[in-house]
Amino acid sequence: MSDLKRRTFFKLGLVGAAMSFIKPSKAAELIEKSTESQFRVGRKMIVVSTWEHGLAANKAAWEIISGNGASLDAVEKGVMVTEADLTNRSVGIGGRPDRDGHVTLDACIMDHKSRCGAVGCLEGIAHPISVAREVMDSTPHVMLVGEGAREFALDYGHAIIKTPIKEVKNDWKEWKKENKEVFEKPVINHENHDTIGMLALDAHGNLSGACTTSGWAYKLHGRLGDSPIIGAGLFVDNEIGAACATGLGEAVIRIAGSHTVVEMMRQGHSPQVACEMAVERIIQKHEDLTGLQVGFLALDKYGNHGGYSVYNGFNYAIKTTNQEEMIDATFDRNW
Ligand code: SD4
Repeated sequence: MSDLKRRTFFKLGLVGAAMSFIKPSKAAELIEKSTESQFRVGRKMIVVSTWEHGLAANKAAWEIISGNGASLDAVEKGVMVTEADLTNRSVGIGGRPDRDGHVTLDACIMDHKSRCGAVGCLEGIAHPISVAREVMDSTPHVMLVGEGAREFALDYGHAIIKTPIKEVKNDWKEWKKENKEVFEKPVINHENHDTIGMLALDAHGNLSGACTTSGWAYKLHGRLGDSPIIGAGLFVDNEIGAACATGLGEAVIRIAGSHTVVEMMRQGHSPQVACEMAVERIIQKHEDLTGLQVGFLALDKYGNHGGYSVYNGFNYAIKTTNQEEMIDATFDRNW
């Protein structure tokens, strides 16, 4: 008997033991509920992704999922929509630069076989998520950064772009004038929050995830956040579930955020409760929570989802056969 089967068997045993104290009708209800959530094979196709831009990204992912395609292809194609959006200031081509004026892009991708790829501090390439996938598919490595990542992307023929785009460059020049000496900590809030993390479950019951960002606006050159780090910005375990993060990457890295969420699900918690537990850990580990927004999004093997953040304002997009909408995540506190 596999570990997982043994554990679920054990859980059923506990449910069964409790039944002797419960009225028959209630007992039947509980068994049904338990069977639903714990034992059904994942056949519910679903795509979830962070923030409002997730709606358009989910649509692209859904085209692949609904055509019986792989969740890995779906999450890549899905977040590419956001990377290509020139109006988005925290992902891809339209992203804001670091303090020195370089737009440095971070991304990672992970599939149902725990294969993964990542790029960090990548400059001048249109689709970092596809470079991350290329690292996964074509090299023995997991992560390439900086100039090496760029050379690799060029070798593999990835589309080049010139960044920052004009409007963003003008904003950066203004910012420079006002921040000559100091390194101001930008607030991750409603205006500066656009990393996309996407999780998908396909018709074959396979989970994959992708995460891509230009990171913290006006960061120090060379800074990496959580988004390209497997286990921090994204984690997938096909036996259990998947999770991704948005917000202040430094705080997410400190608790290996997405991995933590998946491990909470492994212990039997729902995606919602798992996200709450990871946020609670972030709160415990930081004395000063001023401006420290982090949101987690999780999806389990059965298609159940959940999201939770430190402050209000985090939302995520969901797409299933009969649902396409934004969901406001619950949160620990108000801004
Ligand atoms: C980072 N986590 O680079 C990213 C930024 C982000 O919503 O998610 N913003 O730290």
